[in-house]
Amino acid sequence: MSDVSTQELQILKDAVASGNRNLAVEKTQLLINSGASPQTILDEGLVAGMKLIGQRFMCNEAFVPELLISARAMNSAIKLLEPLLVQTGSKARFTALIGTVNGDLHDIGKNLVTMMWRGANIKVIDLGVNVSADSFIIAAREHQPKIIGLSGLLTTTMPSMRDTVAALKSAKLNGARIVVGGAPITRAFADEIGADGFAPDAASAVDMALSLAEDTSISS
Ligand code: B1M
Repeated sequence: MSDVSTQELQILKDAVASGNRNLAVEKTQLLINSGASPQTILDEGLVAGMKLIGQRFMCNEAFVPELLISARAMNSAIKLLEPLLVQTGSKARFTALIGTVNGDLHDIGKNLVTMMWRGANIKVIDLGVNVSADSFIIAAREHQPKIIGLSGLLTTTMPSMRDTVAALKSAKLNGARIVVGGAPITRAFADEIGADGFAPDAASAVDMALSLAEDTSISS
């Protein structure tokens, strides 16, 4: 990584943290043009910026409107990276469903997992945010996924993740395997609620989905 790129990444991180959408988009494009890797731009620029605004929020130095404008800046910049992270063309390996659990409106992490799964040639049906257990079950019956991904960002919606896993398990969805993730989620919690897999980040969510899908006998 050149010194210039390191500086530009720092500017990108600050642009996201301060919610400066135009600057975030401009710097993302500049870094892409300079040959920086899309994963580095994502991790060290965009995600680092969201972490920074999260820390400010925790210290009461930023409030919900600031979080929203940072999220808007991040989402605009991510659109430039998406074509670089997602391959298209060949036949999908299998279908996956994904959604943020009931009561939870955070979608940036879920969108990243969606993007990475699509990049690994998985067909992803994104159910959005605040998804009830019933909606997951209805969609699973319709799309027959091999993998169902649940994202949760709030400690207060961890019980909702637990309930969703229980409902999905008792609905016996043709062997679909459940992967959970999100900032407060740990492997221990995933095991405790009976999820089949846990991934701490979007990149490892790909490995987890591929290994669990290989492990199932269903076809989709
Ligand atoms: Co919220 N928020 N928020 N927020 N917000 C957090 C999560 C918080 C930690 C901030 C803080 O206090 N520091 C805190 C939760 C505290 C807690 O639960 N203990 C919090 C709070 C309190 C709230 C509200 C309650 C605030 C309020 O209204 N008073 C409220 C709740 C609304 C609701 O959901 N019902 C709220 C609202 C919001 C906004 C809407 C304003 C906005 C979200 C906008 C959006 O998503 N479109 C927002 C934001 C932006 C954040 C922070 C700052 C950033 C989240 C984010 O996007 N991170 C966040 C602080 C932080 O995380 N540092 C915070 C970047 C993203 C890439 O990371 O989502 O963790 P993450 O995803 C990672 C991994 O977790 C993993 O992979 C991703 C990429 O590597 N992953 C998976 C995620 N899902 C996965 C699924 C998988 C596998 C891996 O498999 C399926």
